[in-house]
Amino acid sequence: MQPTAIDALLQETRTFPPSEAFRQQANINDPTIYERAAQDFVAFWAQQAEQLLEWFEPWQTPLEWQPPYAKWFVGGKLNACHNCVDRHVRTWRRNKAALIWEGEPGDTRVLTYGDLHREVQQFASALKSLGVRKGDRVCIYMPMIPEAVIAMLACARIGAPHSVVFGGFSAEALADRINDAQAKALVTADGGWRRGNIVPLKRNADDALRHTPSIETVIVYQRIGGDYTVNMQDGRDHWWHDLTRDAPLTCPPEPMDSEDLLYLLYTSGSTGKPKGIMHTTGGYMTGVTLTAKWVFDLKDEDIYWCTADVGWVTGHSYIVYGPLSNGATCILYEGAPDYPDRDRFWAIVEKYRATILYTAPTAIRAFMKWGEQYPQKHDLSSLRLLGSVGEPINPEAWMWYHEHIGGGRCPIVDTWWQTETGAIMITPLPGITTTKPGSATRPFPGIAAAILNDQGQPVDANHGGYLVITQPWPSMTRGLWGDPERFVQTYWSKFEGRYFTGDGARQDDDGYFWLLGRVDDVINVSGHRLSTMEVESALVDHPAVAEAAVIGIHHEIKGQGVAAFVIVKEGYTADEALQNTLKQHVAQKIGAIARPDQIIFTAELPKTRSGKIMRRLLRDIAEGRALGDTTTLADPAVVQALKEKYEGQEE
Ligand code: 7RM
Repeated sequence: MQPTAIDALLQETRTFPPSEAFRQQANINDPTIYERAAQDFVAFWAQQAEQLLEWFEPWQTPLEWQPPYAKWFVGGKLNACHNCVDRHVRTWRRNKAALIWEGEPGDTRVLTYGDLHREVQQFASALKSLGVRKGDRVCIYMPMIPEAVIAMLACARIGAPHSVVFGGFSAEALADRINDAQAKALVTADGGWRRGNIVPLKRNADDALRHTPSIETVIVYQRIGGDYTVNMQDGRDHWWHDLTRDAPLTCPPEPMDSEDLLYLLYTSGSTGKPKGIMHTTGGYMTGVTLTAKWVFDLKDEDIYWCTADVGWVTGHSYIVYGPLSNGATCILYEGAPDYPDRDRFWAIVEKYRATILYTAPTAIRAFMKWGEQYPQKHDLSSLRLLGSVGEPINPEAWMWYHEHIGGGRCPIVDTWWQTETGAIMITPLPGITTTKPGSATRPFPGIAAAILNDQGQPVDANHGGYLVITQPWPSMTRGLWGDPERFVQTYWSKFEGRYFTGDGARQDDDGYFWLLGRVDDVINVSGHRLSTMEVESALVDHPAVAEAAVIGIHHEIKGQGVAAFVIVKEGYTADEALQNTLKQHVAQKIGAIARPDQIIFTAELPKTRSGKIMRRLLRDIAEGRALGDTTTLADPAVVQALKEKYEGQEE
């Protein structure tokens, strides 16, 4: 975040206490919960795990903690799918809507818990009949359709960890993730819809499958059909509808150990290779079930809508596992916020009378820019709570969300967390916390956070530092798939015994946390994590590129955009055509979210004497600031020349 933005945050003084009416009906409204949880955080979580989940067998020990390895609810047995589906169908919820699906071209479907129970069992049976066994990894590369959720739950049911790959990722990104996980099966669709266009998922998958020897079986759901045909390889590829038609209608849930792997989810770190974040069953389910219940104040009457894609952790925890474990009704939407028009979200809120909306600041800033006439066209009076996630929300966007979407009456929960944390970590509790626009407020009960300086000492109030989590929590990642060293190195080496988040933060005089953005080489584009090295590797993969340095730059809507400084090889012309070619190349290698906003050609890159690229200086240049300290540079003239050249290009 830019210094000016931080200064603005420091001056933010508006406060929004919960209304008396909201407080009275809230799932949690007793402020002493914070102290009570802190007194014995293990007992607090153990009590929640026992009350909120159904266990096939009780655990013996609530926590075994050998930093950095935690085991929660040791010896307990449960199944995540059973907790999200089976236990509800025994009650009146059997005929309650679990998923309300709105497809982009306007097709819709409602699945009750009973429907979900049947469909999940059929698909789980189909997976088994294809030889998928407990412990086998299943990759899911799907559009936002109910079958994506069904596939995840079916995997959980049979104990086959899923690895969902976002449908916007490229064939190459898909292949990398399949290979790292050594997935045995791939679940995909012929295509998905986005802004009236077909996303060619099966064709991408076919490209990936040329380089993924571990995959034995591919299951293809027909989302598009009609004239749109895809290649089906005999013996390997199967249509979802063929398999499930004859599949056994019952498939009992596998009793899983609390510490058995539930899923892998790949996320970007500061080096090029994506990390396979591991989440296990008992602790993860405890974390997401409780946070969904308290943070979103989920009730049986709610119509809850989280606009994330199931390809990200937000979709895993707060479309699938958290809300369904609570027996909630969830909206699932396939398309974009501006198709067919910019009022699409508000039309959906009105159509289904959504009561809770959880979205990202990047979307809110786009809505702000489009103007309040779009939400004004619709009746949004059903909304009672709003959430934000993925990146810091600027106070201006917070206020706009509050007024124009929330009608001034809905509490806003700004939720800070990560793929690695599994569940929400820093957040208001809507029936307790007085909110301040731009602050994620306080750690959730049972979570302990601190802000440290380089020496590992807590910083004073109003001083920035590194955000760390100081004690284990149930939904914490159990590590990186196949790379224990990197796990220790990335999260547990900077400060001993404490989890390093990679984020900067400060606390104000009231102890409220204000997130200041990443302090590593991760950039956050529209709430999605990208590593600068990942984009650099994609660039140098192009024959015209000799060297590349990538940085995140301030972007009005996306929060951060991607800027790439590129040295062109001899014989290539550094012109606009090449800029476009390179942007396209990156989009094709990684996915559209990684497409650089700017390509800046340069003859040299500013480097330290030891050869490290000084990204800080590149950021100064790209954001038009005065250059910081250049004394450690091997050749200070390089950066001066670059700055002049860049300022010339900008005009
Ligand atoms: C849930 C998710 C994690 C990174 C994290 C932060 C940033 C997320 C907030 C936020 C400020 C927030 N998982 N981040 N939420 N920053 N305020 N409320 O986004 O693994 O994809 O990203 O996102 O930098 O480290 S994630």
